[in-house]
Amino acid sequence: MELWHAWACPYCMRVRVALAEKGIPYRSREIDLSAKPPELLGLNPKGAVPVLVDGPDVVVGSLEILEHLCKRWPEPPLFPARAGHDAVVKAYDRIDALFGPHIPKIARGTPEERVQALGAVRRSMGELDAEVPGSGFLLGELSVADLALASVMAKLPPDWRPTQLGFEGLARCERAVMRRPTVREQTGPKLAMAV
Ligand SMILES: N[C@@H](CCC(=O)N[C@@H](CS)C(=O)NCC(=O)O)C(=O)O
Repeated sequence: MELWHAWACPYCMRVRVALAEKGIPYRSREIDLSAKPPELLGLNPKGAVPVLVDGPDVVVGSLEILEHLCKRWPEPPLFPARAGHDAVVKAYDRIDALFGPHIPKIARGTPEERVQALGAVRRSMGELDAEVPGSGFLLGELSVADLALASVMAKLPPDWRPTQLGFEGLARCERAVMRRPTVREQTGPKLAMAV
């Protein structure tokens, strides 16, 4: 199995975390988004990552890949049965709708765009904050929605994380998910591979 990905891409991060949580071995096909290999365009003409190649299956898009992985490797579950599949997908999409559009502007926007994006992130956090259960996971147990949130947190400047901004509910979630070794490894700076 091969994963085409870019290290700093938040959609790729969550797929790498899921692979690590499940202990699934795979071949890493890391790319530079500014110099996409023709082989990637053959797999996904849009040139976006992540893309998973699992035997004859070419799976494009983070949610589709996470669903594919969880079907083939159900344990540990990342679509917890108690929450229900549809509720997990809804929470996953909500994280992307609330934060996704602002992330590129935080990273690469003009100073003005950055200020606007950070304001929008703050409003999004306020919206989610009251809903986080005491367990710290968005749906009570670890799910792909938490992996999506972790990848967003990883892209925020450290002083704009919920803990720093005083969003207590989301700060619980941040602590619960960011402390996982898989999340730290796959959303942090890239470490040199051991030889
Ligand atoms: N909805 C897609 C979004 C994937 C996406 O936007 N990936 C970005 C990198 S973070 C990408 O490959 N963009 C294409 C480009 O930069 O040319 C998913 O969930 O996988």
